[in-house]
Amino acid sequence: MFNILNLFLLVVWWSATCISAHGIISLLRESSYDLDILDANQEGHYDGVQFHSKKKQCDPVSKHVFYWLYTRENATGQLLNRSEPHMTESTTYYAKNPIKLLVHGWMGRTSQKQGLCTMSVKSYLQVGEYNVICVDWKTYSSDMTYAAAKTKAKLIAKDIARVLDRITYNMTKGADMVHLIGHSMGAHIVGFVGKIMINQIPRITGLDPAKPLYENSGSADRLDKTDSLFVDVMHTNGDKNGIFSSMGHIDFYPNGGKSQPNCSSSDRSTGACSHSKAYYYYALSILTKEDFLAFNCSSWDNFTANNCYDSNTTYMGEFVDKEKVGNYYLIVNE
Ligand SMILES: *[C@@H]1O[C@H](CO)[C@@H](O)[C@H](O)[C@H]1NC(C)=O
Ligand SMILES: *[C@@H]1O[C@H](CO)[C@@H](O)[C@H](O)[C@H]1NC(C)=O
Ligand SMILES: *[C@@H]1O[C@H](CO)[C@@H](O)[C@H](O)[C@H]1NC(C)=O
Ligand SMILES: *[C@@H]1O[C@H](CO)[C@@H](O)[C@H](O)[C@H]1NC(C)=O
Ligand SMILES: *[C@@H]1O[C@H](CO)[C@@H](O)[C@H](O)[C@H]1NC(C)=O
Ligand SMILES: *[C@@H]1O[C@H](CO)[C@@H](O)[C@H](O)[C@H]1NC(C)=O
Ligand SMILES: CC(=O)N[C@H]1CO[C@H](CO)[C@@H](O)[C@@H]1O
Repeated sequence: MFNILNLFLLVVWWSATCISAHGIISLLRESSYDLDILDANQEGHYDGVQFHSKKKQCDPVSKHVFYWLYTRENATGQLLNRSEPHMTESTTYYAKNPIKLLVHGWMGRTSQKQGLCTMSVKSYLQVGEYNVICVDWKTYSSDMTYAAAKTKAKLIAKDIARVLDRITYNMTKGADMVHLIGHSMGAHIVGFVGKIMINQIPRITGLDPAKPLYENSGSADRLDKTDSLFVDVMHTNGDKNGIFSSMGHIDFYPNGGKSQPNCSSSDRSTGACSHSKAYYYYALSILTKEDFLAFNCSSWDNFTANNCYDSNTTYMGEFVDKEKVGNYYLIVNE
């Protein structure tokens, strides 16, 4: 009798949370954030935002998050199979090669031609042997408002942490070569993965970490340098779609970190192009690090006044010197 009552209460609670979550999200949908940020989407398909079904809200996150592996042996991509103990048994995954795990942002997709996944996969496989894994969370990132997707970020991170443990035998195989890279909201997601994992992740890269609804978060609720042994951050649309203040061991401010050249005039209002330049620069840095030499400086003004040309330097992007800390500035003309 008691058990049946408990079960009954559980069912009531469960449907209530789904309904209330649905209600809250409907409210949030009216908030301005879904129009303020256009993550990883240069074209600007605001109207592409459809509303999620209630069912998806109640499903476990693992049903809607997918892991695509890219290697030189199979560059078209293989979906990791959750039914296999380590999810890689039937793939071309090779434990001796580094893992590069990429997480897109709100409105992002792994299939986007000029997106984080496609561009990075191309660059990595051009220069070496890697296990590039793109996390596909488009069910949430394209069917929900920004605010609703944000409520899923920590759950997605939990799923990624579990999957990473399975792939690396609890971080015993190839753990020293795990590198997480996230763009926009994805940057906070990889930060959460770092916080969740018992074993410290060697490196996390945040590409223009999202600002809306994260700007007042403490270090527990956003990407932070304590999330990994080494955290490098790139700021390309600071104070708009991205956070401007530094939050890594090293922070890069290409062209001052707020807006990027070679973006159309509409970028002044949306910032979408400047925001996406973060992963564009990153993918290029894998191919030509020399184009991204950056200088330790106190400010963009001091940098442009030629006050920092004899200070410490390192490359922004893939080939950063992990001994360097502080804020670095550079000019990029892409
Ligand atoms: C890569 O793997 C996928 C899924 O297993 C398969 O469909 C595809 O044919 C493979 N491509 C290559 C080039 O091996
Ligand atoms: C996933 O792995 C299981 C267990 O090995 C297998 O039965 C199933 O067919 C696989 N699924 C796909 C899509 O390959
Ligand atoms: C990883 O850890 C989990 C729980 O801590 C354990 O159940 C599992 O067997 C471990 N797997 C490996 C491959 O060590
Ligand atoms: C520029 O550099 C000078 C000397 O290092 C420093 O005193 C000053 O505060 C800097 N200005 C800004 C705006 O950071
Ligand atoms: C470079 O950084 C190191 C510390 O990392 C510091 O000791 C040194 O003074 C710096 N050199 C210049 C030229 O700024
Ligand atoms: C501007 O961007 C386009 C692609 O969007 C690229 O082909 C072109 O080289 C860029 N121009 C400059 C000057 O960087
Ligand atoms: C001006 C500036 O940002 N200086 C930084 C340069 O790097 C050192 C560490 O090597 C930082 O402590 C400084 O803040």
